[in-house]
Amino acid sequence: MSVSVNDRQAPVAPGKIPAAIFHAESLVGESMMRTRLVDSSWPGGSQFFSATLLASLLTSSVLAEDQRDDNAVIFECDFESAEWWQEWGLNAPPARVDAVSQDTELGFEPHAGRALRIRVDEGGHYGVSLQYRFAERTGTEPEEVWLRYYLRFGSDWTPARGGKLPGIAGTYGRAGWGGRKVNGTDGWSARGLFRGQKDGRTPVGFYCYHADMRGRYGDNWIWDKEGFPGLENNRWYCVEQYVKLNQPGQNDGILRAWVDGSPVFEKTDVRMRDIDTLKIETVWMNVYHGGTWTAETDHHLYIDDVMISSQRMPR
Ligand SMILES: [Ca+2]
Repeated sequence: MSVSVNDRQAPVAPGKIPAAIFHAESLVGESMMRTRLVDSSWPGGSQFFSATLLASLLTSSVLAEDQRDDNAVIFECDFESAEWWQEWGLNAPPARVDAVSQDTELGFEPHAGRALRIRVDEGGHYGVSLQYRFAERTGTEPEEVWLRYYLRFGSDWTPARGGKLPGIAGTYGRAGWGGRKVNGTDGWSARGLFRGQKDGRTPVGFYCYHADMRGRYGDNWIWDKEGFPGLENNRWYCVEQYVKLNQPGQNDGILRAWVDGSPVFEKTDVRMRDIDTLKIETVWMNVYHGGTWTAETDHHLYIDDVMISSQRMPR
């Protein structure tokens, strides 16, 4: 099957493991060693044994929250395969896109091996447009889903104006993108967006076509919870997005986003649909500069470790 299996069991990189785990693991290691050394002949042995038990319990409870549930993984792509594009149902690699493991000219450093490098040409809009269509791949369409991916803007990422980033959608080719306003029965979408870079940061958010939209174009809902300032160039971020569709006609749809594990956006009164046949059709890995405007210069960004899941997954 074309779904690649990422065998990097999280947590993997030291920087990503909560301090409590390191603390617990060091306690376990130290205590076990000392327990072995002193055995039962040393008066302090039983105390160390207690510490070992305590630390083991602590470790197992912390790790349990961080372990991934493989049953919840719907799709993942780490771009390590030479034919990574086949995992997205394509017969040939898309234009302007390469899987790279080094790219020092643009300040690249790997997140985990190869990453997808995406170029927006000077004077152009695209980008890339990859789709994971649930009905084709799984035979069914969900009503809630998590999308997680790692994102890095290259050193030449200097957009003066905004555009689109990966997200989740149900346009069904009818409505919900490109000024095709939705009415609750034809489509919806919650792609990501970026705005023009300011003070070295690129604001990001949801670009949402929903049944309560007023204008022709989708609403811009910037991720700015707790003062989140946007993304810097030349560093990796873990981006997580969650969509739960509303009950038809109700204002109870949910959009959430996290960056590096911190919540940066929540909206719980979204009306994406008025009929239950509108579902989550696709994860749309879209990068697009514009609007009608185009890129002022070549811009590059990198994406790695895309995961679509039915539960929120550990980073
Ligand atoms: Ca990779």
